[in-house]
Amino acid sequence: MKTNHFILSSLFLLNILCLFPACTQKKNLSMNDRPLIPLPLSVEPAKGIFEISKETVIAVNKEDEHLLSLGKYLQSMLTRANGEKNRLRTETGSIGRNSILLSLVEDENFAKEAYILDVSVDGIHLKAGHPAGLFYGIQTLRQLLPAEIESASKPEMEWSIPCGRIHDYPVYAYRGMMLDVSRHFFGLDDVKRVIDLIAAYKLNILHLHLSDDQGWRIEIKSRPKLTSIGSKTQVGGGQGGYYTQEQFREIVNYAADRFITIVPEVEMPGHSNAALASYPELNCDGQARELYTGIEVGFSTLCTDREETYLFVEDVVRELSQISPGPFLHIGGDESLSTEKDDYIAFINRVQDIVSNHGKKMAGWEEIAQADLHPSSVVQHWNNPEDALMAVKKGARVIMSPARKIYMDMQYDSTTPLGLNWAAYIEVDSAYQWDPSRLITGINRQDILGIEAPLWTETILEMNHIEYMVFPRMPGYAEIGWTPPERRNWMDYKQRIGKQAARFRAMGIDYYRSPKIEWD
Ligand code: TNX
Repeated sequence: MKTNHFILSSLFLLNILCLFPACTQKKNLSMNDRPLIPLPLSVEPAKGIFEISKETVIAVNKEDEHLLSLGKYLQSMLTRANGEKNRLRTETGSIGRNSILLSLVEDENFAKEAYILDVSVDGIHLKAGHPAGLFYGIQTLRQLLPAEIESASKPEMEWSIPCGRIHDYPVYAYRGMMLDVSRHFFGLDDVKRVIDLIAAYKLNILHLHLSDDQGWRIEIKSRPKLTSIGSKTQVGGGQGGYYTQEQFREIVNYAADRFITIVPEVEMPGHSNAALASYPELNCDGQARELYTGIEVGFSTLCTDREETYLFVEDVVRELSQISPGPFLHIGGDESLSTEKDDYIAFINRVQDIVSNHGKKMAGWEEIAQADLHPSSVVQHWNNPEDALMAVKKGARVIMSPARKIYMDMQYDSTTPLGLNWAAYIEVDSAYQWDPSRLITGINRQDILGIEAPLWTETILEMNHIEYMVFPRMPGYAEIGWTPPERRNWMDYKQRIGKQAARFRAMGIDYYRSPKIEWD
């Protein structure tokens, strides 16, 4: 009797609930069941779910070009296997039932990348003060959907999103990955895939290491030999390659559509053999060097007391600035082991002026801290805390890329097939468990622009290799850059990353199945 009564009343309840458009059997699903990475600042789960159906309307709150393109982006994300799309419209009045409203509001309280996401059984409201915030809110929405949202052919299923409210913005303004396209060259499709993968985790910088001893990878129209000679090989002697300026712009725009800024790097005065092989006058003895396909470092230097060198730097910096809308131009500056210290300092000082004459801020590896830095220059810490401290004392800000924690070219452990190990073995837990603002005594949160995870490619030959080194470490770095340290902890993260495996598979990512994690 009791049971019958219970069944009856449950059926009655179900019936009432089913009057709402989003009602399904899955009403117990909670926001916490869909593992979010990076973990948002605040998540308040509520009862119920919203289900995206064919009738769900995507609405934007005004006729605004950015807003409409974000609406289209969401629309294409939700496009079903048969090509059917949700309607997109501009909604100036009240929020419609069964809609996902993206609104751009004028409200100073919204930080640049902040968003508020409200999911109720009736609809979803995503609000931000800037388009970037909406983009990040959409990434969160993406992770609140079932993992199948990531597959190319989306099956017929319930597209449910658990109800609740998320308020979110990042700790650091600069959240990057670096890809070395010099040691091994990667074409446009690979770079675009990397951009897509990091955008999903709310990174906003892709630093491209465009030149090194083994190859010059960006067309400089006034210096054609950089590519006709300098791009022709790579580590191990493959054919190398380079981006034309048009292709580079394509990368820049593709990234910008995903709120990612490209930071272009050309190495000087060291790591410059490809340039030295292309233009003999850059060598102090006036003799062109042979192309190089090994992996030693520290043997090459531009001749710092020849005027030809500065004419060369001027040409490169001018053209690179013209095709790079971002604020930074990275000039390398690391491991110039065959440059005298005084020459090195004088060289960096001159280059810094050239860079700022072209309207850019100079970024460089930590060794540039020895020069007379402008306060707007940015120093990338990788190895020596003293250099990073020197930079901060000179008023520059720091990007944190400590090799022993964040170099994605380091092996996970001694048995993993790809990568080097000079800095450390970096397993997923070690990669995750550190705080940039507590790494170096004397360098605090306000001194730090952000973090960047480099992938050097001496041992990385193809896209599968990139994926294996980047996943699953990169999502953890993205969380370090986004989520306040007080909210992060390994035991919790470990669960979330394990549950994301279904997404990795749906995206076709060749990830490293770390034994530290229980993979779903
Ligand atoms: C050090 S990190 C380098 C790179 C190498 C890398 C390999 C840095 C600024 N220089 O040239 O590719 O180690 O891990």
